[in-house]
Amino acid sequence: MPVHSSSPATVLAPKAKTRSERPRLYKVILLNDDFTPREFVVKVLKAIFRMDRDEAYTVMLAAHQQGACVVAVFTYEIAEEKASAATEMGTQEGYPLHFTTEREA
Ligand code: TYC
Repeated sequence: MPVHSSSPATVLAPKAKTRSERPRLYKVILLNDDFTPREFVVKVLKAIFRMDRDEAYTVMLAAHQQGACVVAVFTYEIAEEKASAATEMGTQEGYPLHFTTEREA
């Protein structure tokens, strides 16, 4: 058999559907609540989203004043991971702090 031909058994079936090269993006959203201390929210934003203090404070304040704020945008798995990890940090301290995800339009 010529070196470059593949035997029928190794030929892969075409995928049913291939996504374009541009992955769907998901927003991570910070929700306000009446109990989590401001400084704790800032700490979580710094730890999970690698923000500096000024950026974290601005995002925290936006959620506090408007009810919610987009923190950042990621591919699906990263967005879910970060939202869960950030929510879990609050849960560990007994705070109702909550992050959700939402697919971008
Ligand atoms: N509203 C909270 C307070 O006054 C602070 C806070 C800000 C909590 C943003 C959650 O997403 C949040 N202590």
